[in-house]
Amino acid sequence: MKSITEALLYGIVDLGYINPALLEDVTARLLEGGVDALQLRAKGSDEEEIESYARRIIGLTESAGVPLILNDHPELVPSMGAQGAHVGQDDFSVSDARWRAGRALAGEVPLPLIGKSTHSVAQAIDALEQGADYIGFGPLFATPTKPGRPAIGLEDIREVHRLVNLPIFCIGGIKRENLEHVLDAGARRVVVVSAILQAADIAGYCREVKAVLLARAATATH
Ligand code: TZP
Ligand code: MG
Repeated sequence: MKSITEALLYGIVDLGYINPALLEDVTARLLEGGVDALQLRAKGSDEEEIESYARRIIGLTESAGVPLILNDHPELVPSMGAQGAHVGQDDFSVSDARWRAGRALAGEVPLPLIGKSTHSVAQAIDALEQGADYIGFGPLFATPTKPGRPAIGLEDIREVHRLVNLPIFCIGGIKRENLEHVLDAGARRVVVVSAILQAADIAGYCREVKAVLLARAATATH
């Protein structure tokens, strides 16, 4: 299983963008394109629906060795065999989410993974102190994927990387066209949702984004 600490491209299979009938196909294309972590996000779906979505893709993520992370539903992590859960600022605390996600996986350190959405440097520091395994940081740009959430811009990206020693995934309005700009501002890892899911060639789009991230990571460490 890939480690979140090595992940550069975090994909989200978001049922707000895809036809549910194509769930397996889209998941397979994201994995083929090289996403390093995959979140299942189905806002407005009930637990039963989310369970059925997760059941349909867990075999694919397992075979690819890519962690499957459930949005909002840490309690479903053990029964689904998922690797973690992602929670927002208004959801469970990290420790509560970890407790809910971790019951059946006790001892399987470091799983389950708990990720937290953050919208400021202060929230990112708080997530670090709460023991999150990684954070999302954004939205950098306003995005229809997260309506009503104001853009935070690029100014704090360097500062959050200086102060928060966790995998930080910049998120919100990131696409191939602005990726270099986001990386120039200090980002190293990204979540890309709508640009990938709306691409004509999902795997190809992922591969392009991943290649840019890999090239930057290589120059950053040498
Ligand atoms: N959290 C902050 S922005 C966002 C989430 C889930 C949506 C990112 O989606 P997109 O389509 O890549 O802007
Ligand atoms: Mg949430």
